[in-house]
Amino acid sequence: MKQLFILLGIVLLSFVSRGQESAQTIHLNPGMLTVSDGTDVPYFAFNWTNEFSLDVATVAISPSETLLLTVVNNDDSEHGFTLDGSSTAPQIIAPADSATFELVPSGQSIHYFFDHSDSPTNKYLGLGGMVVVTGESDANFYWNLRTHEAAVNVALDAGETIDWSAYYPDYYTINNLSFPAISTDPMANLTGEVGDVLHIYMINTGISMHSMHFHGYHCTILHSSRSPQSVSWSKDTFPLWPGDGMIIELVPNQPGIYPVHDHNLTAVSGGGIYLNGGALIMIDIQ
Ligand SMILES: [Cu+2]
Repeated sequence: MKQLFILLGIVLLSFVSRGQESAQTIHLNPGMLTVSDGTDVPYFAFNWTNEFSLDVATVAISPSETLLLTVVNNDDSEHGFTLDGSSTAPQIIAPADSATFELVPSGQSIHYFFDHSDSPTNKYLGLGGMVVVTGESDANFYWNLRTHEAAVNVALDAGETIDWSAYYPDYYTINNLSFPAISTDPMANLTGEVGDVLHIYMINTGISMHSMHFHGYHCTILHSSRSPQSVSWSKDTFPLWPGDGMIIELVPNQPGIYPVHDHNLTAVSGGGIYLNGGALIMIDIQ
């Protein structure tokens, strides 16, 4: 009888420690990216359906959930998939095939997912995103930062070999949007009231470095994939190397309208024209 209770206890504990399962499916779709001056270049995205969209799937779970993320490859070439922090090893997914990845989170965090095959080509071409493990807040915002060199996308699509040491980006996006579309993206632009707890989940899925600078406010670092020692620091500028994820908390102490921009100021241009760029968003606090 005692052994039965112990066994029951172990079974119950294993359920509690695993938490609830969240099964979600994303699709790898080929398509086109429209950059700030209207140029269309070959691109890929991870979406919620098998229809290509620039609205990249951001996968969200709570800390008590175990994620089972299925990735469907809708391209006619094979692709890789890696989920940082997953107990599932990186996989190669054949055309029309899928693979499932398990993630047991240990708290509020960001987990980068990307196509590791033919590196850096496939992740450069749009195949990167984030799993966010959310915390307590009044509102959440998401920034997926990228750079693009239009001629490189066209050359890759034509099967040419790229000299990545000569990469020179001319377009910049947040959530695949650049100015003016980025200025109305509710996922990116920060809105709220004085005293609200706003959480910003940011990831650099591109191949260049970014450093996001706030006017008007300081934010507190809640999570950093690269620099765990920076957690609880209060700063106004947040550097992100390729693949880095960071969660910051903004509790506005004053009303106002202020910009957040990439301190690498070329990222506020697009196609060589100033303010065509993506890496500029607004804070609007009542
Ligand atoms: Cu500034």
